[in-house]
Amino acid sequence: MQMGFRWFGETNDTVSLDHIRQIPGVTGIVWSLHDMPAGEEWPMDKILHVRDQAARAGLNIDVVESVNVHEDIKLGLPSRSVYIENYKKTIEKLAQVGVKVICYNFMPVFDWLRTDLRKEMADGSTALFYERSKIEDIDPFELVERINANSELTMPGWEPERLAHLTSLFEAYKDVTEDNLWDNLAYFLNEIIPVAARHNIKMAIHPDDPPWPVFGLPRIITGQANLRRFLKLHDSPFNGITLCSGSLGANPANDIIGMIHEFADRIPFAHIRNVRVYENGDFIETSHRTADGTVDIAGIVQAYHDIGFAGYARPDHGRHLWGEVCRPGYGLYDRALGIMYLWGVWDAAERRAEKQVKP
Ligand code: DNO
Repeated sequence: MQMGFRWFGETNDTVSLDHIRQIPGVTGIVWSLHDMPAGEEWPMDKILHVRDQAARAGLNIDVVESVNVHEDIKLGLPSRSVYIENYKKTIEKLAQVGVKVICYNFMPVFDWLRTDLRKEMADGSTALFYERSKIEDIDPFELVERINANSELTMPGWEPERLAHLTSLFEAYKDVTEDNLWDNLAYFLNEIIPVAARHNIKMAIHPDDPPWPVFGLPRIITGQANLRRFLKLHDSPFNGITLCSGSLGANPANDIIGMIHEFADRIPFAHIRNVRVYENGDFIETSHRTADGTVDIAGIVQAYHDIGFAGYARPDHGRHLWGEVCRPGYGLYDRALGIMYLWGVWDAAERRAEKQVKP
């Protein structure tokens, strides 16, 4: 298991490369060019700038998260061809600087979605929270109107400057079904996976978060059966998964350990984090420790050890602790604690395995 740490860039992150290099066992950053709009070809000078910064800190840039997919690709519009060509050129450039894995997602309109970015917990820390009733069964157009009418009311992804754009996106997706989305995904994979394969880059789709449809928008990367279907859409070792225990874990029916075993050779990248799911389906992000949430993180790390996982992993969202001012979910402290928990479980598994071979 190779441990990475997500880094949003020098002007975009409260955590520095000097902090990251001091976390035990972290060998690389998980990075992106966050100022690049989806669909555009990444400029080489910006890529090289990140490479040089990381190299100075002794960290690799093997994993990119994400190269975002333009909505026209997800919608299957004729204009997708331009954006797909740009995507291919970006893959080629990333290969030139030694990138090995590209994480991306295929969620319409929204990436991960929460209703509260700093929900206070009993111990005074804050964490990302999802309250079902705030999102589900709500007509998105009505929500746009309500937010327009009430400046106090806003949610991540629903900032006033995005609202007009959101309305037209909802309009564009009105008749897009899950089957359409599968077809558009298959088309995209058939275009880009051969390019990725030629350049020895593994593409790793991120599951939908939360793993169910929101605001009537289809979501398809939601669980084991759909991941199986996804891998068969384009059956290549370069078409893989970012197995995110937190996204999938928001649905307690998802058997993540089962997925690690079933998809073992198609997981180039693991996101490892815990959530606590409540009876009404709301969920909150917790520490990485198994006892603190609903997801068996210790069992998951053991499963990665059992399959001889040699891919990349990173701790995922953490809580905000000790008064830290940081991006929601992306503080230094809780993710560093998370890494130490993951290594603790991993090292214990290693020790047990050694004992079994040496009587
Ligand atoms: C959340 C992340 C996601 C992920 C994208 C990949 O913190 O795991 O935003 O980066 O879905 O495209």
